[in-house]
Amino acid sequence: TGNEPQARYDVVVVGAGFAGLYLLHRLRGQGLSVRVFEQGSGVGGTWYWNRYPGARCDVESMQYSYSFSDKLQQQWDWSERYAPQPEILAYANHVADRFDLRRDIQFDTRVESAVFDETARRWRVTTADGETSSAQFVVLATGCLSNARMPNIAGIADYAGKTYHTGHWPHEPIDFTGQRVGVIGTGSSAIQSIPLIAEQASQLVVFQRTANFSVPARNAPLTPEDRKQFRDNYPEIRRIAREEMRNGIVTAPPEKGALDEPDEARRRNYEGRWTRGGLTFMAAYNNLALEKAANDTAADFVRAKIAEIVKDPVVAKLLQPDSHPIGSKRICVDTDYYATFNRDNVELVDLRADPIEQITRLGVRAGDKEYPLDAIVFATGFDAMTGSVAKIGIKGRNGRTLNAKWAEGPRTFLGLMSEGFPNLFLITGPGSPSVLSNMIVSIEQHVDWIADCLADMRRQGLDCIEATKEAEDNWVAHVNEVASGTLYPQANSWYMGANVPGKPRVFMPYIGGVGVYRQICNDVATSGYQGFALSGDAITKRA
Ligand code: NA7
Repeated sequence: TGNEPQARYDVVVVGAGFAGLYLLHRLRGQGLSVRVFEQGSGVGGTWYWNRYPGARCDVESMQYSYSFSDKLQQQWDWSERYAPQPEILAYANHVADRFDLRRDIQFDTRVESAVFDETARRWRVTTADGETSSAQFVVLATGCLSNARMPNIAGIADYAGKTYHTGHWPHEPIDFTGQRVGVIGTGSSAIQSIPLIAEQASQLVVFQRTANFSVPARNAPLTPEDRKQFRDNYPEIRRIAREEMRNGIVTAPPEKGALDEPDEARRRNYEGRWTRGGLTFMAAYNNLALEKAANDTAADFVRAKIAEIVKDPVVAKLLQPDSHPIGSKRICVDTDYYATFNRDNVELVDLRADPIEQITRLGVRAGDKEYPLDAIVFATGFDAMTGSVAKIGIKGRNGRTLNAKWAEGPRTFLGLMSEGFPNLFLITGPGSPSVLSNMIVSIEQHVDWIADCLADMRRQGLDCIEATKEAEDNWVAHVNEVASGTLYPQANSWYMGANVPGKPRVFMPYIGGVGVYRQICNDVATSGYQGFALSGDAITKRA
């Protein structure tokens, strides 16, 4: 055709974040030829793009790290309880070098399309520079929070000042000293960056649409003894994270419900967790995600804390979330977020009372007031879980596009594959625990499952795997059913696609827990891949 693919690979991987890096390492290790295409100029994915001030992981570093190499986990020194973004990025770079991964990664290369050729039973992958390659398998390691979303506010193009998005932050350091800065949004990214921007800016205006629950991080340096505690027990800690924890983060599992305790004992429990800091606040009781009355006790506790910290009662009231159960949007983990509103140079604008009308040449107009600003920071989040996949033109069997198939919400079997798209895998895709978990735990599980599956197929002379419609329908129903038994669907969250106008409202991640999920995936594999149709040249010829 004159348009023959220029290169042939066993596997093309899209994305060189934590998923893509480990996948490359595993697949290459079993003798497959692998090419990774990465849009950025470096590895790290989310941690490459999210460079805003204060960016950190909300999972503790000793747990938010790879477990596949014991040497690596014994040797890498995390400096703080929650590593800052530059350190996580340095870790990703270290892994890329240590395992000699870069030679198979092509940077600055965006994958534009992937089209399945039914005759050749291979994918044709085209990158933005027009190059095509042929791959037997494609794996989308494109990340769940990787497609930064700018809101549709009139006038952005007219604004004379500087604009930034937290999820797409410039590489050079930004100094807000002496500037009037506006931050739009009050999700995790805003909550992490606001205290630091407030220290630099002459004036900071925070535009809040929905108040969010946040608990203190209590970040601190890690001592050699802290690290040793983990290192000496890593095999067991990692096993518990994988098999026994719902979210892949080791903590004592709650045994009681919130209402099974007298008020005073409950208050002490919350107080202790507030003092220790971190996401495990939500592990105080076993029914916080399930029963509104139980959830209210935790929400009330945090609301009372906000009222204690924030001196101006009007501001405190605005900062107290009242529109969703605590935890039904990912709870934020902060350093001095609420206290920042006690500063003289910080102002909170309530967009529920005064919505943003437009962005003007000078700044933001909300209600009938115009706020002149030198810079606007959009902390407005992501087209989560499906956004980065949707940007790739993916065409499966019968010319059907993945976007058409997913028009009413993503459909997968186990979050790993979608029927009609043979040999196309997703890492931490919708329908898997992904964003409800410690991402690295989920990533390693998906990568291992896929790598083992490809090895099994090769051994058996099979070259094609595809989810069956029946298995997928059952799985989608199961994912919905489990979610509907919880309080999660009550929030307008990005879990529900609710932050993107027009996006279907479907609870995307699987809420059954990483341990249960892993067991299901393992059972599927050991049963000979029930729910998947497998075929190979030899078998097709016989049929
Ligand atoms: P999030 O959590 O999606 O937060 C986005 C914030 O931006 C949220 O407060 C939104 O308010 C607000 N937003 C979005 N669009 C607008 C418009 N048009 N006007 C005003 N405010 C708006 O993104 P993050 O980056 O903070 O965090 C994402 C995840 O990364 C986080 O959960 C962690 O897991 C890490 P809304 O709530 O929609 O009213």
